[in-house]
Amino acid sequence: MRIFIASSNSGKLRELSEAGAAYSVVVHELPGSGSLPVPAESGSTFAENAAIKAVAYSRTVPGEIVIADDSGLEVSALGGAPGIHSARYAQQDNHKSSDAANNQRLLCEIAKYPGAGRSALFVCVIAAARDGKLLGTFEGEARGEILQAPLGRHGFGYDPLFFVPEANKTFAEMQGEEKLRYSHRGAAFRQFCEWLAHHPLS
Ligand code: ITT
Repeated sequence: MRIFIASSNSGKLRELSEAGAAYSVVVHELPGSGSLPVPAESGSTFAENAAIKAVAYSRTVPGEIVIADDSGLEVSALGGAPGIHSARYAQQDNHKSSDAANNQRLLCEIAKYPGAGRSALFVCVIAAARDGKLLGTFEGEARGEILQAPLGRHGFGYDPLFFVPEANKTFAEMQGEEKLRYSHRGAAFRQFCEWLAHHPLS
């Protein structure tokens, strides 16, 4: 089974390729993805935004299955923020901000609520589409806690601040298969594979 992935995020691309290898799905980066028009993520949920991206990019490779990932971090003390705005949390003008700036803002915001607890949820929705039609959306979650300072040097995004009690590690202290085992993206990808196995596509 061959699928294409559309994402501008190298961390996601790496993890989804590793997930493909683990589940015998050959995952290709969408050809010419750097020069394709970027669809506006105008949805109000992860699922809507993942679907917008998968549907738009699937039109560029006729007959092929294209997946897109929309994901982010929901922090309880912040009423679920940054949520669908995770990629641009530190930016005022709706553009993407750097991982370092986003982590810095997260630490600043959560410090305002010292008694509120630090529990957080990572959410990932993978949408699959072919020829401009949505085939399905697949959601995965990971529960953890936000640390007071970064820990670990792997991964991307909020990984150094996201501590997984079950593993006694942050995501940034995990590599490859280990993060997939615990992560929202691994869980969403497994659901997608399960769906693929039961929906042979002609
Ligand atoms: P594409 O839309 O091009 O795929 P993006 O980075 O803009 O790339 P999103 O809109 O889905 O993707 O934003 C997700 C943000 O959430 C991402 O930039 C990270 O900061 C964060 N994020 C998602 N999954 C993560 C993970 O596994 N580890 C750390 N941070 C993650």
